[in-house]
Amino acid sequence: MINVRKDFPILTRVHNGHPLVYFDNAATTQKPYQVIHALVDFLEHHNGNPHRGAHVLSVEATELYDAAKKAVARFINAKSPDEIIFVRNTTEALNLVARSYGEANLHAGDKIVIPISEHHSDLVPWQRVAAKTGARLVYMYLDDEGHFTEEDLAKIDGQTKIVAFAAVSNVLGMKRPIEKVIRKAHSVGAVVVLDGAQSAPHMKSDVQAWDCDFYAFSGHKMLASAGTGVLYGKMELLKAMEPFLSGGDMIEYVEEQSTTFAEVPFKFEAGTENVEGAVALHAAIDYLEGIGFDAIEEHEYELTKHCLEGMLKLPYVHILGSTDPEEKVGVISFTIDGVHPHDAATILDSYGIAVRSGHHCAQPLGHHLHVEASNRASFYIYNTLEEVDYFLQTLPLVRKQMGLDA
Ligand code: 7TS
Repeated sequence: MINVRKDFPILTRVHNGHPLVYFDNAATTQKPYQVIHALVDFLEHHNGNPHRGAHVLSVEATELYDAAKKAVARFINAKSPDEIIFVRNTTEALNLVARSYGEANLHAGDKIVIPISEHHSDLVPWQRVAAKTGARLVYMYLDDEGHFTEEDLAKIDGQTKIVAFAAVSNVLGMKRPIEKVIRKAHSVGAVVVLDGAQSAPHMKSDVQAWDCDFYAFSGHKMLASAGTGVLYGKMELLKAMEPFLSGGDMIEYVEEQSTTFAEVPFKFEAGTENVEGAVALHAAIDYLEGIGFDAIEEHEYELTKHCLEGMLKLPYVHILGSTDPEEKVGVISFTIDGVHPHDAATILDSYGIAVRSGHHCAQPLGHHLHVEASNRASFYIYNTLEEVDYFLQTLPLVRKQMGLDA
């Protein structure tokens, strides 16, 4: 198992008399010293506004920003760092594609196909594209365990112009058959938008092997600071797209009544960039690559397998989606009979355990499953089997505290 807890200062916190057990990693991850120090070092020694000046700090900020792009390109195996656009988060990346690609290319009668399990950030922007263009938003409804079915995939047909899906669902934790869906989409001429918010932290991303057209993810879910996300796009698509935001740093020439735009990727990065965020993301990538995704996947598999086995022994606990650890990253959503998820999360918090409760920003999935709210435990590289054991021992106490049999 990976042993990196000493790198994460926040994990020494004690909460309600218990060592903090942080199981809300699908929401955001904690940060190692290596990332914190890179961030502080930039602010202490190199802070400048990139791409703007000839002075030393502007030059250094530019170099660090560009180095971060190279690291991201390597991390997801993009052909070129010019295909990497830094945005605030996955949400902004998906909105950029929806507005700049979707609104420009879709027409009445076209279809956008997405799974019912999508996060609102990969759903609401497509609803808005559909409303503006007259396109139809069509859902894949999945089988009882949360898998894509052949019937679902058949919805990707000749009218389909966009297929968008999360490589890993943030509620079900299930890994999607990425290449199969992309092949199907491309066979009918559709463009694929892959939401990588829950895949980039947990598995090797390879945009060239997958052949996705766009890939979006957030730095804060993979050890970096909030405020830096990534949009990858194939160069020929990005070149043909209009800018999303406009203003400083994205122009070539500005006349009184007209403007010509800078090349990709600068065309999509209006305003002063979040350089410290890019520096933090670079440090996070170096850190994750130092551990390696084979070890990360193995570690999360052990935690998930152990946790699922323990939970399945509790008759009052119900898991959403597949219970096969091979099919999941370390994300387990569940309900406890007779206990509202907010009560469960509050009681677990009183034992020092942080889990998520609510609809997890996937309300259409909740309606579809008739599970409007649930709890979610999600693991990362610093979680341990001992923490999972403590969580499993605490679940019966949640029931007892509500006056129910455990
Ligand atoms: N897509 C997926 C699959 C996500 O899990 C999330 C965030 C987003 C998009 C949006 O990412 P953001 O960085 O732009 O906010 N998911 C969650 C979650 O599951 N709990 O809190 C945030």
